[in-house]
Amino acid sequence: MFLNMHHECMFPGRAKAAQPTKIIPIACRSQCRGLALLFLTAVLPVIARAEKREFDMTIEDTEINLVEQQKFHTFAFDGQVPGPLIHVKEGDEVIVHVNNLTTLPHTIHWHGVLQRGTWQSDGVRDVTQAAIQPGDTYTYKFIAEPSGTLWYHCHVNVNEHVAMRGMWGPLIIDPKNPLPIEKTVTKNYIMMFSSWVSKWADKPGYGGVPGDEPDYFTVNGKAFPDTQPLRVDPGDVIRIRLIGAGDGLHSIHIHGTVFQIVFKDGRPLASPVLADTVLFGPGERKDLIIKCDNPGRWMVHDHIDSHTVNGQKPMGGMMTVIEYNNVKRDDSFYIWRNKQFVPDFYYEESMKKPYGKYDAPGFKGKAIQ
Ligand SMILES: [Cu+2]
Repeated sequence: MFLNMHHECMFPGRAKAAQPTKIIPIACRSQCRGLALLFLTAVLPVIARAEKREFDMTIEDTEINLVEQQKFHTFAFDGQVPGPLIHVKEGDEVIVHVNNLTTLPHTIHWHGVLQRGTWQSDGVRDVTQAAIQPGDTYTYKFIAEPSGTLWYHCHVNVNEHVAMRGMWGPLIIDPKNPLPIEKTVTKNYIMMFSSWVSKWADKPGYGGVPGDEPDYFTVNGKAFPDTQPLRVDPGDVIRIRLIGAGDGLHSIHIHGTVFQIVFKDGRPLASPVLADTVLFGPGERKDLIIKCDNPGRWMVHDHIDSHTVNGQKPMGGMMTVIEYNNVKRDDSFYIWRNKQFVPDFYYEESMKKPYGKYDAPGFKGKAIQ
């Protein structure tokens, strides 16, 4: 039908001129053949490559302990903060069965997904669905579009569940047609930023109200020095996907480089911005690309300076270090000289694997019965 339609509709002017004799002009025939060929060689394979990706996910009551100082009750996807990485390709059909094992209602909103024809899977309590009650399972179905750095989070009492109970995880949708610069990337790092208010730490169901003062600040659910370095080699081209998962602003400064801000909210910017500091707010994503051509040990930190404390103590919170592998790490003053390196802290290893859903054991909390 699609191909037939082209004879009648794609070149209406020409088709009209030919109508009395029902002869299709040679120019039209060759253009139509060209279009048919394009459809068979370019469009069909893309359609054929879209896959069904089906996952199970739980929501669990857990507890995390930041820098061995402050415990927080979390409602955690698959028992971990952040939740598992979901990595798919643009156009894939995504199906997620969510089982709520906690004692409170929840949902999942797929932040950035267009949900064309599937608005009931948008995950907003009392607007697009009734909340998933304790013990119940709900199935979300949608097409993965648009591409880019997206994320998912609960959409029940977001002021508490998202802002301070860790109910979020990354959803990365690879484009069908990546930009040239994306093809040069050797490593992907995902960083989700969130702040925590000790006052409500052990009071699930409460908190996230005006006047709250956050006193712990995390990247992927850990506060410095419990974050992990980004270990790179000269020649690497790294993409850092920053996600504002909490309710704070962040102004991330990276030493020793001028990076390119290439994407905002998953969409490519018409003109990438060169910068050394990047501001993003709640819900927002910014993707940076760095060419690793300056060996050293380079600080990465929130320049909203009060976000670099643990409680009242400085040298904490939202900080990490880019460590070049060709630079020794044993200086006696170096705070991470004896660091036990845990790979995949930024899902950089999982991002190299085939499409799918990936848990990270380092993000697991302690189960609360
Ligand atoms: Cu929730």
